[in-house]
Amino acid sequence: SRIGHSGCLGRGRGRNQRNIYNLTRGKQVWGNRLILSEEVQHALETLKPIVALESAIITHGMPYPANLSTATSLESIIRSKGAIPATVALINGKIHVGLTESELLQLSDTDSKISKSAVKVSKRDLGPAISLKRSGGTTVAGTMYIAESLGIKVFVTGGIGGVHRGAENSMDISADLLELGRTPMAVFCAGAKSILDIPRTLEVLETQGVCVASYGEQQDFPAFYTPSSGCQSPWRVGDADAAARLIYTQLTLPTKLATLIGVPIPSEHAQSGAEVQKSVEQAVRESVQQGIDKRGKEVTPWLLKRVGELTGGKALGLNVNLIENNARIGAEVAVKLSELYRLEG
Ligand code: PSU
Ligand code: MN
Repeated sequence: SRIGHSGCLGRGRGRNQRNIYNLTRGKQVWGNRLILSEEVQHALETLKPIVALESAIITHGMPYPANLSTATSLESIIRSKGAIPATVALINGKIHVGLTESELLQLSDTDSKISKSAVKVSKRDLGPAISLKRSGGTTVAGTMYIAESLGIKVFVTGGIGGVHRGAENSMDISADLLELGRTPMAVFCAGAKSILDIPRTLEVLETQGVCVASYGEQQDFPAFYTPSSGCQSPWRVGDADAAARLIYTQLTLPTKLATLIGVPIPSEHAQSGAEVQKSVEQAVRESVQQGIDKRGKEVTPWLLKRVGELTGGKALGLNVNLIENNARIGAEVAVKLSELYRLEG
């Protein structure tokens, strides 16, 4: 292993080890706009592996009560693997990293005042939502911006945003892709839904300098409900050790770089996934016929809802399965990554 500058402090407790997170700086830059849960605060202080989770999936991606049970189950999967979950959301203009049970409920339950008024918070919405004391679910871009400011290195989601079909006219390209280009952390996803233009999504990720790797045996970049998008990922990591080594390397280059890991839907769900895929195609056609595809941030939630209607809940069940799978793998990798930081400083 590398010889650090902090040999006198001893291995594992050296200067670099203490720098895994940016708790002090994070608190400085956010001031009283940031509220950490006790669990997350403790994890940041004691350098436990942390896995960030988004909340747009709670407020805009899934219906109640599946959104609540999924959010809760993701957190317990992550804890069972020895990592600490940090769900990020906005509540009355405050940025929360780590949510209490009651906060999770308020964001999920469509009858609650907070959930009713919750906005979808991508990066461009952060300032206004804070200034207007709004509540909202953070997208991948919004969550990355917040999580990385605390030095959190691993983030688990379902599907990332990407280049929409027809983007050559609409210019609808998710801020998620550009955030990956400038915010160094590892994002675990099941690829991008085929509501998107996956070849162009991979092109933009390349332009942004994002390392994209498939997880496991296959080279193909996954397409959310189906294991393969028909496009290859430029890289592949076979297991959690290989993923942790790749992410560690990306984060210890002269300037830190982001890694997007595409985890294919577990093979036992691939058959139902292929059926759901047909409804995805139909929803996309309808969105074009009805002009929904030109409505910016409403496009993704509309398509997700429509696929839910068309599949009678089957899509939702798969959605839950694959995010849970991502959480299992992301947490395993987060634990291995924190071992690498401890050993190599
Ligand atoms: N894709 C999904 N499910 C989701 C999202 C995307 O399959 O819930 C959410 C994520 O929060 C993602 C956001 O970051 O939508 C992207 O939205 P937009 O395309 O407006 O940037
Ligand atoms: Mn968009």
